[in-house]
Formats: sequence, C-alpha cells, structure tokens
Amino acid sequence: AGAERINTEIVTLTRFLTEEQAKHKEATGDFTLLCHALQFSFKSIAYYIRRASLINLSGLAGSSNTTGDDQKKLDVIGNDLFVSSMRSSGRVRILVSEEEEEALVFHENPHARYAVVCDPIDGSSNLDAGVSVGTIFGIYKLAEGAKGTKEDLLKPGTDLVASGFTMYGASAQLVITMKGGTVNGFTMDNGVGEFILTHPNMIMPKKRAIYSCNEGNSLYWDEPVKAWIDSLKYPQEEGGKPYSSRYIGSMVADAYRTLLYGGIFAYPADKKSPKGKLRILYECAPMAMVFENAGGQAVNSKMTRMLEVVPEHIHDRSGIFLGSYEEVQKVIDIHKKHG
Ligand code: AHM
Ligand code: MG
Repeated sequence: AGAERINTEIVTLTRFLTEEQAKHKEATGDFTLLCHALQFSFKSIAYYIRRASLINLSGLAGSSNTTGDDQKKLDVIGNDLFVSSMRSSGRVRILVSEEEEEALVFHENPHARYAVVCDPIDGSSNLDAGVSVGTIFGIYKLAEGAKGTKEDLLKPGTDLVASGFTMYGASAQLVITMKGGTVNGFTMDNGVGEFILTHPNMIMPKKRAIYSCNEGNSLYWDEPVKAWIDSLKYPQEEGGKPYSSRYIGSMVADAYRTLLYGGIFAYPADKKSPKGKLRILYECAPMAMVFENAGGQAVNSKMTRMLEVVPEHIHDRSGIFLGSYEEVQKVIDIHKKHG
C-alpha cells in the first residue's frame, strides 16, 4: 500500500500495429508504415488544436474550401499536416481530402499501393468554441495495375481495408478498424506521447434510447423521417418513455458517443439538401465500417446499406443513419411501412 500502482503492460498503437502485422504472413509492412504516418498526423493535428486558442490560430484564413464553407486556419493546417504525412510515408499513391477539390496524386510514389480518403478536421465550425472535432479516414488498396486516378477511388465502402476516426476532446481518442476485424479505441497519453489501447474490441449496445440529429431541419424532412422521430418522442405504448436527444454538431463527437453508449446518429437527405450533407467517401463510408464492425448498422436515406453505396464523384454526399443495430432497424422498418 502507499506506492502508486503502475501498469507496465501497456499496449500502444505502435505495438498494436506491429502485432497486427505479425498476424499476416504475407504482409510487406507497407500498411503498417502507412498507419504510422497516420498516427503522426493525428498527434500533430491534436497538438495544434490544443495550442490554437493560445496562439490565436482560430479565425478565417481568407480562402474557402471547395464547397464554399468558411475555411478556418486550422482546417488549412490540419489538411497540410495530413497531406504531407501521407505523401512522405511513400506508401500512398492517391489522396482525397475534404479540403482539396481534386484528388492528390503522389507521382513521387508511383509504386505505392494504397489510396487514402480523409476529412482532416471534421466539425470545424465548432473550433472557435472549443468543441471536439476530429479526423475521419479510410484506406483502400489499389487494384493490381491501377493507374492511380480518382476513378480508382469511386468504390463502395465494402472495399475499405481500414477506416476510423479521431476525436480531439478532453484527450485525443482514436478509433480504428480493419476489414472484417474488431474495432479498437485508443486514448492519447500526452505524458508519454503515445496512443494507448483503452477500448479493446468495442461492441456497441444493441439499442439505446438516444437520438442525435439536427432537428432544426425537420421542416425539410420527408414523411418517414418525421414519423420516425415522432415515434421516438411520443411513444405509443402504455407508459413508454421518450428518447433523449443529444447533438453536438461534430460527427466525430456524436459518433463516438453513439458508439460507446448506443443510440442513433442521423443526417438525412431532405428537401433542402436532396443528396444529404455528409460526404460518402470520407465521412459516411469510414464511419459505416466502424459501426458495422462494432455490431451496429448504417444506411443511407434510401435505406441502402451505406457500405454498398458507390459515389459518382469523390465529393458526393449522402443521407446517413448510423447507430445501434435495433435503432437503425426502426428507421428501416418505418421507411418500409411508408413505401
Ligand atoms: P464539416 O466537414 O464541414 O465540418 O461538416 C460536417 C459536420 C459534421 O461533423 C456534423 O455532423 C455536421 O456537419 C453538422 O451539420 P449541421 O451544422 O448542419 O447540423
Ligand atoms: Mg466533415
């Protein structure tokens, strides 16, 4: 008694990646190296976000991104950090970022076999208020003989070899999953500068009475979406309790909570945004893979499995319902009833 108990059997992300690689005899180490480059970009983006309010990085940078949203200085920095770390990994041939209108082709890496999609700082409208933001990423393996053009990226999420996201909150959290694998959560320990495995094999609750959406859009919603939300707020059965509502407005933060506590996150397509708001390649598909691998479901506004949706353009948008298996099933069932 008295002495501080210190756990010395810690699984860092670095160790985790090494052990994963060892499981695959055919692995060349390219994927592991790419993940190390990702890890560095998460650490540095987390660092700059924490410093931002101190050194006054926040504020408009005077340029706007491809879709006309105001782009903050930190968006530019986050994007630049991500791009340079992907390029210098030598393992990435092509990169799609929310902040870049065109796919970036790294001609200096002509033999690199991976393609990466990312939203370097998702939820950036929240930055000035110190609300959590994060990075969403997906990794595709290029087909044999692929030319490394953006057409190589117009693939369904079922082709993803890995995906995940970070949330830069009270501490930086990283959630990562590989194709057909489990979902693992890491927490950044600033003291030792490592992501530590704190949430091994994340399995989300089958159901939970929490919904998360921008209800201010309900004027524009289609009938089935309105009927669904009403059914959560005004339960028909005797003594039924209404759902709780939670909405941060940062997908990474709303998704992280939903993954841990259960419930549903929704950003449906509506009359104002008939294609939805969130992006298929680097927001919807990577999140859908994480949620499915954790036992949840993800569908678009047509109730198609999100991972099977093929974008026509790298920045295409989609409606999305993402969450606990039974909560998403409720949405699907109500849509079926409405025909
Ligand atoms: P961003 O990539 O420009 O930050 O936009 C995506 C964000 C998501 O994080 C969040 O779920 C959504 O937009 C919030 O939108 P709204 O403000 O319409 O509720
Ligand atoms: Mg985004």
